[in-house]
Amino acid sequence: MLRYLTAGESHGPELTAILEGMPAGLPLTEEDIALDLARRQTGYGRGGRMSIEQDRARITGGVMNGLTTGGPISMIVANRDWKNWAEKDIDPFTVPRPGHADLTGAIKYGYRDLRLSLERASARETAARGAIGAVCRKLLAEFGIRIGSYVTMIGGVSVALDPNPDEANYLTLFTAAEDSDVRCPDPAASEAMHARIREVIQAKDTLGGIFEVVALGLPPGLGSYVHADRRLDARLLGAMGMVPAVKGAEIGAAFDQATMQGTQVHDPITVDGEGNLTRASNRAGGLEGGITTGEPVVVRAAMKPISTTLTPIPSVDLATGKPADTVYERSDFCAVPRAAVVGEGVVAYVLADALLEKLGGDSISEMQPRFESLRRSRLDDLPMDDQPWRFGFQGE
Ligand code: EPS
Repeated sequence: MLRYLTAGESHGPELTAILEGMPAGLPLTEEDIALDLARRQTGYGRGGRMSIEQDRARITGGVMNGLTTGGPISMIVANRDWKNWAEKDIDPFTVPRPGHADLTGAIKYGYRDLRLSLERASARETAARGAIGAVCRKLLAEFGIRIGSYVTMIGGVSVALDPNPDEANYLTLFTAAEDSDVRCPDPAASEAMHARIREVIQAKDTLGGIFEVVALGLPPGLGSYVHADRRLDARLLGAMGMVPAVKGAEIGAAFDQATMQGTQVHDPITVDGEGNLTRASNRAGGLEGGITTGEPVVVRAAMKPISTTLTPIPSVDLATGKPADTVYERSDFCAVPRAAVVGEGVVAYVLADALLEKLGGDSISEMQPRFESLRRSRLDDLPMDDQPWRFGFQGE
């Protein structure tokens, strides 16, 4: 239903984002987008670049008089750092950094200088995707769907959270994470993570970590099992892999659950006095059979440590063929808090796409009544024949 493209280099003049498939009539301003772009720029452990940039998306198409038109939405995010690079003589860059795209990009595209790999592989591109995610978030918000994130581990320092939070608990976690410079909802764990990052900066090294993205207020019935590529699990896990440096993702606590027994994992179904089908737990992370259950959707991702390190890593100078240490220019030390915000954006995109798939419609006003009439998790919505029937095929 939705598709997007981004273009632009890390130190080029600007990034371009185009999002196609948004319905008409969605209120959208540059301020709405600026908020998410600013959140993406925060977090302790970033390098010098963020003191140069002040991201804002200029909307150049698809929005008129503050409302989307249904046409492609185009947005431009300027790179302030461009003026520091334009027409500059660049030192040759021939020693690939292990873990970065320097070498694989050069092999694939036949580059004669590694800077061409890093320019497009850079996580600077996530500023453009942040803008796409912000528009998707705005669509979801029209239907009461909220997305937030928080960091649960940085460099081995973890936070212990309630294993079974409800929607209200999640909202508290989101708010607390906004107040933390490492996006961790627990002040004591935040301080320990902050200290861990400070330590690694002194040690001239980098850190990765784990973050969670949670979507609240989703109706049951988004996604499908009828074909493999429509499974929402697959779409969300794949989307997390689109966040630079993310090498692992899970729905709910999947890796822990892989060590348990079925009866310890699956969320019992109960019915309350008003005929609502309820769950006392959400270990499934909001998805069963590739479809939303109506419980919070919880996606967790693991980010590797940033691959540009002040301490050199052994490599090879491709110009001489001799062993050489990596050369440091500038980078982040820990980008996990920022990656969580980027993760919110990619999850927003997948969920907005799934919502549009379910509701159809070219405008918000067409979607609203369809949303209201969605089947809920209620006994009344699920009349069963409750009598034997014949398992016939081929029109018998
Ligand atoms: C990045 C390296 C750093 C980061 C950059 C991603 O940039 P620079 O090489 O200019 O110091 O700051 O992230 C951003 C610019 C951003 O907006 O998030 C990399 O190599 O991926």
